[in-house]
Amino acid sequence: MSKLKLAVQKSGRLHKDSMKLLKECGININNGVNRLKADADNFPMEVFFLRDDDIPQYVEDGVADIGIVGENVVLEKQKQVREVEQLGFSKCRLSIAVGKDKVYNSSQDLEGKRIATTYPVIVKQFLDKNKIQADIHEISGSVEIAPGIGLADCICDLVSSGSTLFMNGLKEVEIILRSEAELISGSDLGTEEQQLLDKFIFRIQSVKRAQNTKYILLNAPNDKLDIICNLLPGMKSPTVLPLAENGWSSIHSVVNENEFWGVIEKLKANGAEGILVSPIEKMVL
Ligand code: PRT
Ligand code: ZN
Repeated sequence: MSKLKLAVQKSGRLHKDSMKLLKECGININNGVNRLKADADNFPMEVFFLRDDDIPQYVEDGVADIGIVGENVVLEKQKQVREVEQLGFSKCRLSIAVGKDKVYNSSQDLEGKRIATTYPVIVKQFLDKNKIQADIHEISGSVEIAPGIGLADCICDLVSSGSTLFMNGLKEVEIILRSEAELISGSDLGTEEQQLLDKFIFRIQSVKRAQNTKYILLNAPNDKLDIICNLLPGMKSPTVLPLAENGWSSIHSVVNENEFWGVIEKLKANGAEGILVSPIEKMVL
């Protein structure tokens, strides 16, 4: 029987959340320390542990069927891979930064400047799109020190909290890409591998949906049931059960994390009491 070969980062910012996602998808990986590959014991999957920069190439070559990698790396490497599913972790932005005292009004201020970056392909696309002529200095790391040592006028690098820029006397002036971890696949998987990938995506989507949703239980007077049920449409419709006390019911439903507080306020205003909210582990539709 075929196995789905998944490439994940060996160590670094993507590793922990990639392994957590597998766990939440019910896939057990027994990863011995320093191993390069490991098998799942309850899903036909084999996991390769690699440098993140190499993952798009391995997936293009078919050495791995799928991979988990930052969108920034996928766009920079320009390999023949499909972007299958956004995973919602390792969020960051690829930004232009200049010295904190420099004036910057628009991307046109980059004209004729020297930009140090580890993302020459994405920066070139950005410059071309905005019809800007500038020198790209590709360097392999510690980009943030380039302006300070006179190597470049500005940089283009990944930013999350912004503290690295701040500590190096730089300010973020232009976001050229917003990135997060994503699942990629080869463009031509075999039938069995594609079926396994579809199962894996189904599990990922159930996990992601659950992360955005809460389970809610509350008590409501029967004369307010209609209004309250309308506020809580649930997956199909809410569950309504009679309470031992006459004239009251218990309502069970789900509520979207983003609308959560607004809905709670309306429920209370309509007489709901004893509202309990708990996380959902998986949500299968
Ligand atoms: O060894 P390997 O090649 O596998 O790993 P790596 O060192 O190349 O990558 P790693 O682990 O640093 O990052 C992997 C991926 O995490 C990146 O490709 C991004 O998709 C994502 N990611 C998210 C980040 C950041 N946030 C991030 N802040 N990658 C790097 N950074 C760096 C950034 O380059 C800068 O040096 O963190 C610094 C800025 O952070 P703040 O918080 O100070 O703004
Ligand atoms: Zn890397």
